[in-house]
Formats: sequence, C-alpha cells, structure tokens
Amino acid sequence: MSSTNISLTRFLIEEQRAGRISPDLRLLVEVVARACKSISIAVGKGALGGVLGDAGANGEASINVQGEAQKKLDVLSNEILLEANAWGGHLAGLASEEMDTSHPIPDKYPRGNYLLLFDPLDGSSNIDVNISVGTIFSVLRCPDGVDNPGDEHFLQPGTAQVAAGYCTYGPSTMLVLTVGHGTHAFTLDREVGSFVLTTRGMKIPEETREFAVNVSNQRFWEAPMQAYVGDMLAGKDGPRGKDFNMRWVASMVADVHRILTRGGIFSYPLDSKCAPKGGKLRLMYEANPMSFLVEQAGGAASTGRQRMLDVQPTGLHMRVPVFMGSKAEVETAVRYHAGHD
Ligand code: AHM
Ligand code: MG
Repeated sequence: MSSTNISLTRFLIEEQRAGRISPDLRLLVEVVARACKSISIAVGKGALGGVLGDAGANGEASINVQGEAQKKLDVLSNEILLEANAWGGHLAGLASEEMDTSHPIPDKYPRGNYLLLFDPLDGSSNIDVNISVGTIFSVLRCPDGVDNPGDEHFLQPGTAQVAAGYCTYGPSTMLVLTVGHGTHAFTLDREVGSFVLTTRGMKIPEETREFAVNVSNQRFWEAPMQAYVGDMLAGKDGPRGKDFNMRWVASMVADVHRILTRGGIFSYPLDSKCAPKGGKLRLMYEANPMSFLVEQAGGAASTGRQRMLDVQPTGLHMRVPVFMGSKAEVETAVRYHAGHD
C-alpha cells in the first residue's frame, strides 16, 4: 500500500501512540534520519564537495579497524553520525564499522537506554564512481544497570534489536525502517527536507528468479555454494527448472533494497579468502539490521547454517556468511548447505 503525506515524524509519533516505540526510541530514529540527510547532501555533492577519494594525508592511506582504506566520505559520515547522536540523551553508547571499539557517550551529556551500531557508508568502493551507497544502523537496549557500556554489552543476538534501518543514497534518498512491526520505506522530499512514507509494509515475494552474488569468487566458494549457484546457472533445463537473472551492485544496501522491493536472494557466502575471518560482511551493523528488515518484510536470512538473528556475536566486528531475501529461495540455499561442515 502506498501512502502520501505521512512524514517520518508523524509515522513515529503514531508508532509511539500505538505503544510500539518509546519516546526515546522515536527521538533516536529521528536523529539518525537527520544525520542521514546530512550524509545524503555530502554524497550528492560528489566531486563538487571535495569529498571523493581516499582519506589520509601526505600520500598515506587512512586504514580502519578492518584493515580497509577509508574514503573521505567514510570518515565524514562516521563523524556526522557520532556528532548527531552524542548529545540527544537517548543513547548509552555507539559502535561503528569505522571505529575499533565502542564509543561511550561523553560525560558532559545525559545517557539514555539504547545502544546504536552503524556502518556509516556501506559500499564505499562505489563512491568515486557515482553508484548508490548507504548507511546501515541497528538499535539495541543497553542492559539494565549498565550506564557506561563497553563492547561486551553490545554483543547481543539480532533478535534483541529494537529497531534497524538503512538509508540508500541513490537516484532518490530512501530510508527503510523497522521497529519490529513491518518494514516501511520513506523517500526524502529534497525540497521540503523531510522523509515521506512511500511504502507501508514492504513484502518480499516468496519465490524469485534473481540472485545477487559476486561470481568472481566462485572458485573460492565451498562445495554447497558451487552446487547451488551452478544449478541456478543451469537454467530451465537444470535441476531448478527455471532461468535465473543476476544483479550485483557491490553495495549491500542497494542490492538488499532491490530485493526488498522486487524479491531475490542476496549472498556473500564463505569463501577460502574470507573464511579465516568468518566471512566478508559484518554481523552487528550489516547482516543483523538487514536481516531484521528482511524478516519483517516476510523474507528470511541465514548464515547458510543458522538463522542470522540467532547468531550469538563474539566481537563487535564479527563477520558472517550471508544469505537473505525471498523466503523459499533462502530455504533452498540452506538446504544445499545442510550436512556440510
Ligand atoms: P564496506 O562496508 O567496506 O563498503 O564493504 C561491504 C560491501 C557490501 O556493501 C557489498 O555487498 C560487498 O562489500 C561487496 O564486496 P565485493 O567488492 O567483494 O563484491
Ligand atoms: Mg559495510
């Protein structure tokens, strides 16, 4: 169902009145959305804003905790989210893909009951070539009695999330949000400067003929993944009995947004390159929030061996293999992995 003239602010107030979110959670989501608007403006300026290219100085690359070279926009987006969320009084702590450890709220500000995790600019290899990138976020409750949370307090399974969302900076800027009662999409009205509800209750078709995976890694995959994709590529004369189409943006936000909109399966499986780290994508601020959104839209999300949201995190930057999207297709991918260890 499409809705017009319901702003994100009104939507959140109505969720609060319905008893589905607390006033603090409403404020938190508003603040994240405001930060995303600032990031959208910076991304939208492109080369004119002087923000393209690598971060760092004197020819030295800036490397984040993941060992990846940071882009200027990675650093800027992280700062925007930190600054916007530090003083509002609704958070006890923050954690980011771009920061080694979690970040307590400075003493000069009041502390709230929530923990926020984010990937400030996902898909950043696409920034310099003007392809969609996005921000992903996940909200947890700070455990009772903890007012100065450390990394260990963030290590909660995805089922504990109270809200999750992403903002995609594409031809239009969209915020897709769940507070545990469906997945809803908002489009930024650039003239008015507010997010407007454009799809209430996104629904992922259960079946699909479209997959998203970086096939250049094929030779590094495990046997079940080789068999799974091989059977899809065999088309209607193969065991799957239908032709499949493939898409790979290399921005998880953009790929998952397409799947939320029209179905499909997204995968970043285990391969022999990323296996020592446990996978490529990060559980707590990439896989978990996206899995929550996908499940709330009627889809499924798995590591191939376990429901994603049930994974017990062992570190803030823990990595996992990822399969998410149309429910029947994710179940098929999981069946290929059954019995393989
Ligand atoms: P990032 O958070 O450093 O941008 O990395 C995550 C991104 C995902 O958005 C995307 O699905 C994947 O990495 C693409 O990886 P590859 O370049 O190996 O295809
Ligand atoms: Mg990322």
